[in-house]
Amino acid sequence: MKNELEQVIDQYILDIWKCFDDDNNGTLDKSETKDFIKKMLEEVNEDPDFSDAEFEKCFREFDEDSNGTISRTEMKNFIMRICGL
Ligand SMILES: [Ca+2]
Ligand SMILES: [Ca+2]
Repeated sequence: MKNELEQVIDQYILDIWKCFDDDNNGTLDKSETKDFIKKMLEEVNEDPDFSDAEFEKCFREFDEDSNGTISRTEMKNFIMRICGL
């Protein structure tokens, strides 16, 4: 049984995937993730420019199994962590 917040997050992730999973393979690769992070930074009015080193660090935090792509589960875990869950 999922709680409401989880449903909101699931829906949010579906929307992210619709926008950013350009090749529709079900995961976000590095370039897709980069677009996603840029968009997020723009939305919170942060400077969307970041160095490759910063990106790599961020990507490693997303990519729990280190296979080079972000799955929906990894994105969800990341969002839950941000929300302090
Ligand atoms: Ca993809
Ligand atoms: Ca992964």
